[in-house]
Amino acid sequence: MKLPVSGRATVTAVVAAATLFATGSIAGAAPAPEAGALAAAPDIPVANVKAHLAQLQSIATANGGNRAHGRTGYKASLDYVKAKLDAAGYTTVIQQFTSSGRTGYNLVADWPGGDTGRVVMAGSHLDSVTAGAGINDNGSGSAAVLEAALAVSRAGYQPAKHLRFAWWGAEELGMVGSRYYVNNLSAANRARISGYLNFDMIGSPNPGYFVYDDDPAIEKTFKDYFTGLGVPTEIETEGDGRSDHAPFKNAGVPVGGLFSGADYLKTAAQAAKWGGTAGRAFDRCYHSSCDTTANIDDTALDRNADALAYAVWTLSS
Ligand code: DTR
Ligand code: CA
Ligand code: ZN
Ligand code: ZN
Repeated sequence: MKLPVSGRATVTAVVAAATLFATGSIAGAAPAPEAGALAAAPDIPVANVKAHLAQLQSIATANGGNRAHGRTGYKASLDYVKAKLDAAGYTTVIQQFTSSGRTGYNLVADWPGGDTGRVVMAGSHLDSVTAGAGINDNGSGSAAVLEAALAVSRAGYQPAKHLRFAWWGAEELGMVGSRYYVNNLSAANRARISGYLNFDMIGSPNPGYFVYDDDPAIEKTFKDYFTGLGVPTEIETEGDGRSDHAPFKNAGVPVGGLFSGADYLKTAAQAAKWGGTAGRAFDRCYHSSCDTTANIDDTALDRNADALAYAVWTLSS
């Protein structure tokens, strides 16, 4: 649900020093495939994604119960994600901005290598509403993007294109963080982004399988994956303009993404093809205090995390 942005979002970008690249190869790792080879995407262990969700839950619980913009839980969660990425060899940058009188942060992580003239991005908003821990909205997307990034490192993947992952602040205030990022790209750097993939609510407890229909090639990539699973999908229409893909789309960047549903009710026809409960919201804890680690469907989280990895591998080859 989007709140009008209250107050002017002024931005002061304080770019943390990029960490040095981790040096050396991963002990015992398989030799990296030839750069640009169409390597097969790995399975993303859903247990790893859920472990990140458990951490995000613990952090929220220890910080007033949420991960909201401007609250301690948000920055503590961002630091958790950043530490994992730094240890895995990413170059990470924190972008600082101000919105509604509070400091917000984006985390942008680049995987060294690949053609920086063709950048494939995957992102998710890390902030929650103040009502709760936001484990589905949007710990689910944030944890899946993190685990896919860590899988790239574990695989020593060297795609033809350059990979970049991002965790946005203040999405709940109106996509403030992602809009700040896009607005502060030079025209040249904006043109270098060949696609942005958005993951916002991908583990809903009464799940649907929705694919964004913005860019046809990205949409086909996701649909091909689910066809391979034998899982029917529907076009995502509820979220147009309501998440972090919107600033990228408005800037002319091809976008796509996945969604498992929010407060709309699952129909009988949808329950017949996807299971779950007709007449019940896809996520009845949307923006509520019950959006905890108990508010996740593991199968949906697993399938969407694997689809995320498949799209990252496919679109960056
Ligand atoms: N995740 C919600 C915004 C939202 C509502 N429906 C959709 C559909 C697709 C993407 C995002 C959304 C939030 O952040 O409040
Ligand atoms: Ca999996
Ligand atoms: Zn929300
Ligand atoms: Zn969201």
